Amino acid sequence: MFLTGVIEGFYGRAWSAAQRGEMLDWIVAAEMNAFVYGPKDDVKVRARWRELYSNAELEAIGVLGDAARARDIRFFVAIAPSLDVTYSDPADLSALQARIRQLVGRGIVHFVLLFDDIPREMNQADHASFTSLAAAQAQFSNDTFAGLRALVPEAELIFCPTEYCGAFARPDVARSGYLWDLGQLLDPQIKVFWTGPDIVSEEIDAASLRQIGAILNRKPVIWENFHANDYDIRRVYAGPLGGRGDDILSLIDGIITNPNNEFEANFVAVHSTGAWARGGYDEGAALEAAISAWQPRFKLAYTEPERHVGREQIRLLTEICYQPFTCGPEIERLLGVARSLLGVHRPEITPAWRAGCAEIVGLRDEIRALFDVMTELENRDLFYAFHPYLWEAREEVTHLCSYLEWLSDGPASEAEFPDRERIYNFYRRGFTVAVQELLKRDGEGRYHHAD
Ligand code: GDL
Repeated sequence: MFLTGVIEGFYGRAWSAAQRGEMLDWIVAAEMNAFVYGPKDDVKVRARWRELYSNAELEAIGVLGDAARARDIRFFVAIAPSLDVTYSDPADLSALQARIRQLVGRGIVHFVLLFDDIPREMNQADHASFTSLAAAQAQFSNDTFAGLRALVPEAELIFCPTEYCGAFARPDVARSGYLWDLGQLLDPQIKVFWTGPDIVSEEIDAASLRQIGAILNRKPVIWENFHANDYDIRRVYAGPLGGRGDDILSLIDGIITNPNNEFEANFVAVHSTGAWARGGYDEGAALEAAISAWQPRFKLAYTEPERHVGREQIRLLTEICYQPFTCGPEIERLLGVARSLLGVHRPEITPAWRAGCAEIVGLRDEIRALFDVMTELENRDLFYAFHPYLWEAREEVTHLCSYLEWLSDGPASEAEFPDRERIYNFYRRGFTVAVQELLKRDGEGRYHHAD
């Protein structure tokens, strides 16, 4: 079965039970069919994988599984035994099987084994027992799968490899002993996750999928990190899925998206990923359809009759918080205008320059209005999902406009911009900024050693 859906598979604060329930409805609305429970925040998914769930924990997962089944959604539970497992130790295999038996006893039949983000080195005992990490993981997973299928013949298992993207393959995808070994040794009925050329892939093309499909001996299931934001505290992604053509649909065995930590920010991510998986995808049309379906969540508090944030404002929100590799098209255009206004050392203040300036001031006013109207949302989770990012957007664009206005007055050469609203060297400082400043990046974000 071609799997399409959502994995709660990120680092950081996990979603609540109520949010997971709501996510199941979003999955249905997006015509998808799977949900994977695998928050790195559930200590028993990773660090304490050997322990059984308590009755209360088991019940919470079981209730979610029931809710998924009631909606015809395949419900997977992830287990990551990978941080400290000894693959050759029968006690570790038994611990994993006991966990699986416990979950099967509560009606959960589909599982994911996660081997992502772990050391590539095996311990000494495993070195003595296996020729490679892939051989160790494959045998451990095959044994787990055989035990699971003995309990539940229709059970599915998905395997997340340690080399789960091109950038992690050693020395590269074509020559990765790890990936070739997996392809040969892992039970062909076990599905395998793949995130594309990178952890967060700007594009995933057909040639790369043909290659990995041939090596793994099966079509991969895309673990889609396009909308994940756990790696960058300054961004959230509310734009449509992009960078994946229709031509890859026949080369994969599904797509499961691992989106933003902020639950409410994920509506467009889920809706558009579902649209992509159905084929005939058009990014702009997918965004418009998602905005229509999303707008009812933007109800303003204390309004009778009900009022909502307007479509144009929601579109602006998505344009500001668009995709990992680009802002929305209109915001990109306006950034281009701003760049050209600032591009010349001493701009000649022509009518065209002033017109460009007016466009940026217009954007500032729209962002301020959006910021203000969002404070009135009845759904506070939706408000907080975007609040820090919109705050920052408003501050920066306001600052830019002050600068442009100052420039339009023709300041003397070398004059200093009188930024009275900020304490110098106070704003956005701190340890991480200090470390970032140690490594000077070029325009493409690459580092070079400067003499
Ligand atoms: C990862 C992690 C995932 C995380 C994502 C984005 C995989 C297979 N694993 O490395 O948990 O959310 O990157 O930071 O993607």
